[in-house]
Amino acid sequence: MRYQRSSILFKEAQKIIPGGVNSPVRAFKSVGGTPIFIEKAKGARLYDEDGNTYLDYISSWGPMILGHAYPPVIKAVNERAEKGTSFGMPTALETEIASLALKMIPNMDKIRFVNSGTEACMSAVRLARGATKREKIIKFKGCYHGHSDAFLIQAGSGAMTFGSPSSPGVTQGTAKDTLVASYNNLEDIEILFKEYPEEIAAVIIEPVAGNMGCIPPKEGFLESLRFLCDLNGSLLIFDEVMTGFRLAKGGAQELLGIKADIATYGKVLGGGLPVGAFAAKDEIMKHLAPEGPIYQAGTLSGNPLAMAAGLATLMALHNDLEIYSRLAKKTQRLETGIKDVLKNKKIPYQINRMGSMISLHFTDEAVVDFETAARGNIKRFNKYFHGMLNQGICLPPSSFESYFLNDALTNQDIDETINSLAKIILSLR
Ligand code: KE4
Repeated sequence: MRYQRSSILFKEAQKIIPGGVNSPVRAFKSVGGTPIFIEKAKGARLYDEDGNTYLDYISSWGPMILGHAYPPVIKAVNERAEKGTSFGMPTALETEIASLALKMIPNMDKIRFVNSGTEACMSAVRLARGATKREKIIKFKGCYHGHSDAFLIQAGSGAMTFGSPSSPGVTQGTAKDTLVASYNNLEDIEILFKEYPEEIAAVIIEPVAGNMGCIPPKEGFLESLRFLCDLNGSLLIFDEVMTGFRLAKGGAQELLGIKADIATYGKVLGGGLPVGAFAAKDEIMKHLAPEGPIYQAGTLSGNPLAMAAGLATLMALHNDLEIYSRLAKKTQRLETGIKDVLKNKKIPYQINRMGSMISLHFTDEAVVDFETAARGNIKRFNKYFHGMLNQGICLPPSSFESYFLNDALTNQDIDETINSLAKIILSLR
């Protein structure tokens, strides 16, 4: 692979864009090296500025579940653009996609569109706090809900102490209202509910974690969380920005059979354009402006172009009865192939998978939370990432990310991916 043009573009970008990127993970900081600049994408493939082609396992961090430049989405966006891109007034299109989304998502009455997953999660927390008149929230270490201050909090010294800011610019005043527990650890939650009775507005969780690599919930964990929230009068927020419309039509709520009080969405819902959303039963949503007093707003929320891309994506997912089993089968094929290549190679590894989310961790212990994910062999992961990239396989540039398979990947592509791993395996020793 040649990366000259990407290197030149990266140097130019760094002069006028912080770190040369508009989102930090794209800078390849954790894997090292120079990020590739993408010229275009189609189906399962990315084409970079140096003319290299890659099979894509990032799928834009989730949105491109149907594959890149999916014709019905492109057609919908082009046709819609002809009519103008944003009016600042309501359109029938917003009601149309809201209605289809609520048909696919179980258990929710209303949905509000915003422009990102961050906005969706930030708004969901404000709604929960306003509706319960409580101030504290619980989040889980390693779960990412976007870059709103309330979420950039790391665990305090002990499970029962307040969180502390995980980024400069986040105040201690904010941090004191975010409590941090370990994923898959029920004891932490029980302690926090005991320590802060009637103070916890909500627990926010990725029902299948995708920001520590892929980490499924342990058997019974979410059910117990649901019970503890009900027992303590707190709301359960499922952050389905990654899992929504990806794991099933109805996301993790459907796949895992657990009801959240508020669920947030993004990524797939926008089909590659900027869309986020949050949904809840009417008795919660009635508190939201302009119906109720809890304020939330956005100039481009529900804008026609993003709604058109999202609606075309949801329609394709809703009308294809096989897509989720197809995606799960392809992901299983990838898992099986990786295991075959790694068998007897004396390279400790774990594979976590749920639906079309999967991640490979170079460690011999089960990866069930942030700590176990962080103990993976980063050096080996970085060799693996660059080795695969040089073979034309584009994986997420961090061991703390999940892969997202798209429906344009064929079995042949999966087999090509597995063969690429076989070619580099000796370099991973
Ligand atoms: P956005 O604001 O990036 O649209 O969504 C934030 C968000 C919320 N909740 C979950 C579960 C998420 O995974 C995300 C964003 N995911 C990252 C990937 N780990 C986006 C990639 C990036 O930050 O560039």
